[in-house]
Amino acid sequence: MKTPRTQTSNSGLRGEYEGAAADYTVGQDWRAYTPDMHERWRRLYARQSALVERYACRSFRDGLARLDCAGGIPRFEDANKVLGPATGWRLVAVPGFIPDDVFFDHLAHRRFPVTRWLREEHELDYLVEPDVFHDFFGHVPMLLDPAIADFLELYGKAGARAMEMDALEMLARIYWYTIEFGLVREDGGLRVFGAGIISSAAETVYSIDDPKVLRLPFDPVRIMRTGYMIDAFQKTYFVLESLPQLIERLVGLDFGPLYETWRHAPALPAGECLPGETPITFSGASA
Ligand code: HBI
Ligand code: FE
Repeated sequence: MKTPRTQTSNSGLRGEYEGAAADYTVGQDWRAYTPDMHERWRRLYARQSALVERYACRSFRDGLARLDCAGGIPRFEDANKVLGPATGWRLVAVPGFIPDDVFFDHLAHRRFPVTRWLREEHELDYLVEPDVFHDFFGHVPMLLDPAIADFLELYGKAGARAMEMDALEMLARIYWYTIEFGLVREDGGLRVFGAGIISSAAETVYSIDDPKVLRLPFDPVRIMRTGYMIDAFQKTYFVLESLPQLIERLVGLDFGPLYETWRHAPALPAGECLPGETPITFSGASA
């Protein structure tokens, strides 16, 4: 029997790892979301989707429209009916952060782990761990883009070797500076495709419009050497020329020697340019 839940608490969902399977998946338990939670989702959705038209890349805008999730916390099984035929991805529900090796294995098999619980009222603007709004609103639209769909599978497959070589930090920076905080040049301006940006109202505007932010051309080796912050706006963003460029620039790389060379080097500080580097000087969603 299900334990009874109150209307106002989501503690029955948040961080509950006990009932999880060996691969850390759980049921979404969609019926356990309260009317309050659906209402909070609608507010988060309304706030972020108002920014999407101007700030998000085309794939994100198209993907979000196809997911049709403005009305409340979506059912993952409904999204899977869209994702499967489009790119072969499938969402699985998880209780929150899961171990690196498990996360990589899901991605390698085109399963995207989506946290099932929703942030509470006092953390609407910022939280350091993923919740269902970040994971679903931020990541799932991009799973409908073929280049991102392929990249994420490759990233998952690259995980085991990076862990064996004690170079996980280097690989994780690629994910951080692209899938979470990536920008892409589009229609003569800058657009967001990273989930960490597009699920945050303030960082969406800052990443594109603030003229003081350091924006560098996408360079996978530079990224693997660059540290990042998890509890503040980024000081550096990397800009792709196009989404397919992400894979094009990574497939040719021999990661073994790169890991050997840089894995124990101190990280380059975010927000600093190296000699000879040319930052992208314009800002704004149109040039
Ligand atoms: N678990 N649910 C969840 N979401 C993530 O983004 C995540 C994770 N576990 C590990 C992880 N990310 C990263 O540390 C890896 O990409 C290295
Ligand atoms: Fe994320």
